[in-house]
Amino acid sequence: MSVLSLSPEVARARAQGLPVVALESTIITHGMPWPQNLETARQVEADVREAGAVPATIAVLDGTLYAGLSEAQIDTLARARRVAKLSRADLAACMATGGTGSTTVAATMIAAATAGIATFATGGIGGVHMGGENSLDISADLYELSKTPVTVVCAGAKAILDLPRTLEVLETLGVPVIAYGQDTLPAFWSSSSEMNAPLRMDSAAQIAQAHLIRANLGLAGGQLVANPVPRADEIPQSEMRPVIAQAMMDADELGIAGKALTPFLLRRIHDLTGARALETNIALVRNNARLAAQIAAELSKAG
Ligand code: PSU
Ligand code: MN
Repeated sequence: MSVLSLSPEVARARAQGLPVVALESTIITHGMPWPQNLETARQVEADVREAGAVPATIAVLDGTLYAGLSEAQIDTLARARRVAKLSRADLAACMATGGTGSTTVAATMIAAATAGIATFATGGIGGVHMGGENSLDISADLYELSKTPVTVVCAGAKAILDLPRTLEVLETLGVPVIAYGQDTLPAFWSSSSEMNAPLRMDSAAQIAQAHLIRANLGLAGGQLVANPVPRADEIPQSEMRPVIAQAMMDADELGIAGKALTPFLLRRIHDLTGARALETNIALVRNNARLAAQIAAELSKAG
């Protein structure tokens, strides 16, 4: 039984050892509003291609897990309502019941590893939510990074999260957190935070080397690359702080928790900033796609 369906383009690239970048789909269904979700999904694929790699957007459609979607499939997903948000726990159940679901960072990593794709670009990973010490709302993305050998390029954990505790969990799990080209950890909408990143690298080649060395050492799990949003597109932390606080108060008042929390906060923050945060979100995903393509190219050269 084949558990994963590769698009013809992705299958060809894999067979020839060409660079491939996995892309997630929760950002399409739960992370951005229509029509920016569709525009961004298309644009990010174009960015990956322009940087010399093949994009593989991952999702479950009518029970089939795909790596590489056609334009029509991306369009369907972007327009769909009430799509399941799939993580490690619910991926197989969605496939077994013929459902349709978008993949989070965790589920996308699982699919990418199954397809032999080592590099993946997203916006921001999940992490420890504010108040997580009581709610225990800690994203399965963190555990996935400790298990599945994929290098994930993000713009930091989303700044709606408890960043110091998120870093602590990643350290406990033995996940390398690598800031790209700077010492401080980027904070999604902001290119920098007060926190220093545990590791720093300045080239895609170094990141690819570290990925290969980890594999040779038999170390389970992937790497997290935190790529700062370009300065021209960032919103400084001082401006984001009150907006995030307001969105969190709203979530609290409405009793929103669990899987619905991250999508709610992102939507609220996009609204509160008059879509400025959305523009920044789009810019950082595109920036991550370009770096991921460079890393994939280095891995392909080394392989
Ligand atoms: N990056 C974005 N927007 C998003 C996400 C990432 O720019 O919506 C998604 C990813 O799929 C990530 C998920 O896995 O948010 C985290 O959800 P949670 O906090 O419920 O684990
Ligand atoms: Mn959660």
